Amino acid sequence: MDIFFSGSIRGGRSDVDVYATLIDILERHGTVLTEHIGTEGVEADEAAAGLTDTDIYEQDLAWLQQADVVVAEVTTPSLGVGYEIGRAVARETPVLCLYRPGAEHELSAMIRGNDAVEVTEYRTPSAVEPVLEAFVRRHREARDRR
Ligand code: 6IA
Repeated sequence: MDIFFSGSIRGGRSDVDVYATLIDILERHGTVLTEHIGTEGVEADEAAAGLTDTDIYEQDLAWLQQADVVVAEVTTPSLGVGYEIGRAVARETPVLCLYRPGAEHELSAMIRGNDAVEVTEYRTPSAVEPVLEAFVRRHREARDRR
């Protein structure tokens, strides 16, 4: 299963360690196309590689089209994450959003009020592992039946 993990970059990097742990967990259940989201120096690395915003947008959309499922960490609000969720919903790619309650920002109604995305509230990455595993397994089985 190809998994697109979505997490804030310019929206703020305070959850980068959470993203890294979630990506490690997801790697046990499929291939994460966007491992860089959990890398501390992603912006500096990509600037050093000479990647433009257009390069990043096009690469991310290509991965989004390749993905069997999307897992988005939505505790830190991010325009890019919201955009990716919207594009995935439009393609009917299954989306699981992970949100830690008690955060500075309440979750957007555009996510919480959206029947086309699943929202799971959690406290720690290890506590949410069974949900991640079940989500990937369920959609792998659905894909294999098609
Ligand atoms: O609006 P945000 O930057 O928070 O959006 C984050 C989301 O957009 C992530 O889920 C990524 O898939 C995508 N994204 C945004 N920026 C990047 C990026 N580097 N590299 C990869 N994916 C990105 C931007 C910085 C660099 C050119 C210096």
